[in-house]
Amino acid sequence: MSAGSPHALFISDLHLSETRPHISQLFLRFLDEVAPAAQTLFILGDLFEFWIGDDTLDEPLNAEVIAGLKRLAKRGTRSRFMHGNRDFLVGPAFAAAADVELLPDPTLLDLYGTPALLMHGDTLCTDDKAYQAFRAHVRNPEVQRQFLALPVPARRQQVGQVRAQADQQKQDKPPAIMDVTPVAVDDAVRAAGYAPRLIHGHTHRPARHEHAVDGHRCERWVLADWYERGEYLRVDAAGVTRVAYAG
Ligand code: LP5
Ligand code: MN
Repeated sequence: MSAGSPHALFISDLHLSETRPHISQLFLRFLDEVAPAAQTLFILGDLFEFWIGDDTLDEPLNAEVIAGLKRLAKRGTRSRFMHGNRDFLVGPAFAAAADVELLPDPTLLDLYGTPALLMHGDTLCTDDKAYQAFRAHVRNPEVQRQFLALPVPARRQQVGQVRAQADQQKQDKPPAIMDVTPVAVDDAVRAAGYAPRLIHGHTHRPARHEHAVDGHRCERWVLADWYERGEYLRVDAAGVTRVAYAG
């Protein structure tokens, strides 16, 4: 199963879409050529550009991704998936079909001897009040139930309308508003018992930051998006390595 030391891989923000077929192909290659050496693949949200419900499992891109994840599971690598702000409607039917485990946001776990706090990252962007209000709305189970009751074409149309409005609003937001706030990071790390490591995506600002939370050190690793190229974090007992992936 594992080549080299036992390790886990982290990815997020692939935003897989029919409009970027080369990225879908890159991801499928990653699943077949890189991920099998890992014990666990963590996908920290926004794997898909949109997920409008588990009744779309048979759409071509979705079916390919599901088959790739399932192959990975058969080869002995466990996949664990956390929702992002684009694919929070991924549900149990997807998880069963792809053989992945759904992870709550946040999740705290021990990773090769170091406690690690895993998040998508959107909840850390607390200065983005318009987004947080939108998030509270679409995470309401009743809102989701009504949305999922619509026919697929009507759901697509609604997503198109939301996208248009959200994109327009984004243009007017100062970039700093769309990053995490130090207070939110401190709160999350504190609530996780001062986890020394935090890994998240969402902001598309890949970096390693050092925080001191009430005197406790925490390294915060921000994952990269896959809009133009691939990238992942490799975590083992020795630490975290960022790896560019071009296939
Ligand atoms: O993802 P990214 O990086 O582009 O931007 C995010 C925030 N934007 C969003 C919106 C999504 O991109 C689009 C919605 C996905 C829908 C998934 C399908 C299911 C819908 C199910 C409903 C139950 O998340 C963006 C942040 C940015 O991250 C950085 O953190 O700033 O936030 C916004 O742009 C949100 C806007 O500020 C507020 C949007 C109001 C939209 C109101 C639409 C009402 C019209 C409804 C018509 C039917
Ligand atoms: Mn996101």
